[in-house]
Amino acid sequence: MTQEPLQVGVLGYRFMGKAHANALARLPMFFPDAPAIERHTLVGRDEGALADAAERLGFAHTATDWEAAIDEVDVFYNLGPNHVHAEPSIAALAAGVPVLCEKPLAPTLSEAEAMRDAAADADVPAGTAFNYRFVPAIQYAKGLIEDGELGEVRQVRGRYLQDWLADPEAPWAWRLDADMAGSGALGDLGAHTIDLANFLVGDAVGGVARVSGHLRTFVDERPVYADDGSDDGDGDNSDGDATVEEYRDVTVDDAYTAQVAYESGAVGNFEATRFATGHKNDHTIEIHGSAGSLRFSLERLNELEVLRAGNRGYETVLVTDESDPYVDRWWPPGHVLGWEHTFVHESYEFLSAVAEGEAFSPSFAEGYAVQRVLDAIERSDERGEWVSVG
Ligand code: SOE
Repeated sequence: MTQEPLQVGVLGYRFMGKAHANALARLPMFFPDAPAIERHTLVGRDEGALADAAERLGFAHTATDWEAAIDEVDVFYNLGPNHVHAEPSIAALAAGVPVLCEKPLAPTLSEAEAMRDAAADADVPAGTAFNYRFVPAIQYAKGLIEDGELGEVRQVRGRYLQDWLADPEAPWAWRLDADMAGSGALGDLGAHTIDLANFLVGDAVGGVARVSGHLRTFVDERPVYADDGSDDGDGDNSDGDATVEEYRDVTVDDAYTAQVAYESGAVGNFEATRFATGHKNDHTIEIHGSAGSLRFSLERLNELEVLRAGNRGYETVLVTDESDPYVDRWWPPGHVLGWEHTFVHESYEFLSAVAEGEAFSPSFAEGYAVQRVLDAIERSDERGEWVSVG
């Protein structure tokens, strides 16, 4: 018996809305075993921008009221700004609607805890959209670690470097406001790296036990540009308007650094910044074990550098063989994948879990585990000392 298509509702139609809508559109062609879906409702505030986006992204309906939308769909993607993650996601789960929510789970630990608890009470999947787990080279790396290729894991080093705020006149955006975002580079970028470390070595090193964190804001106010009507609706008026309407405070970190101590005794160093001139989306993770090491860079996301026991140097593995995770769905060896493919893999796994009534990882509980580390790093910065995550 053919399944009725899953009706998907999506809140948010800008950068993440585009990435996830593209992923949903690609599923039938490249993952024909994925559940059939229809892009049912696109949710947003600005009716004009929303109508244009719905047409461009292939949604049949629009809604400015997320509560009404939740009643009409089988699955809910919450891609809104961080301060809009908790309420709609909790309401959807209470209505028995599975949720995929963008990271970080929430601006605050208490909201993330409420989301985790709502997911625990619901009998449908609730996922945190840590898309970098779905890079084939990252999943290949996880296999190497689980096979013992690195030996005992001792050190993790993760960094996420961007430069979109290096210009002090770069416009204010919701990501720069503590009430809307929670934190800055820490939650926006650090969340990815802390989760990636949990994904790769969490089983080997346990959770993060203690942290020493430092947050820094370099530019403490930014221009809001007058909207000449050409704004693409992302609220930061970043489309070249020269007229400054006002200057708004930056109330989050522009950069963070942290040292972490894992339960096993392994140690980690993490950092992220939006001021690393010359680095656009440079997310790297390195792991050192007693028998070997590995290095991954998002700027070379089809490759993994591996140092195996007994070798003098790293070998560069091109992770594009048909036996590598997801690759056989796309192209022959060496034809490489991109950033957007991680969202297709993520939606394939999430929607398959929904259709099969299975759990999905990363779950809200895993999103909450990251949020506890983010919160501890902020507390450590406030106190100027090491703090326990617990
Ligand atoms: C920040 O600019 C950002 O869009 C993050 O929010 C995403 O999670 C990351 O994947 C790319 O950069």
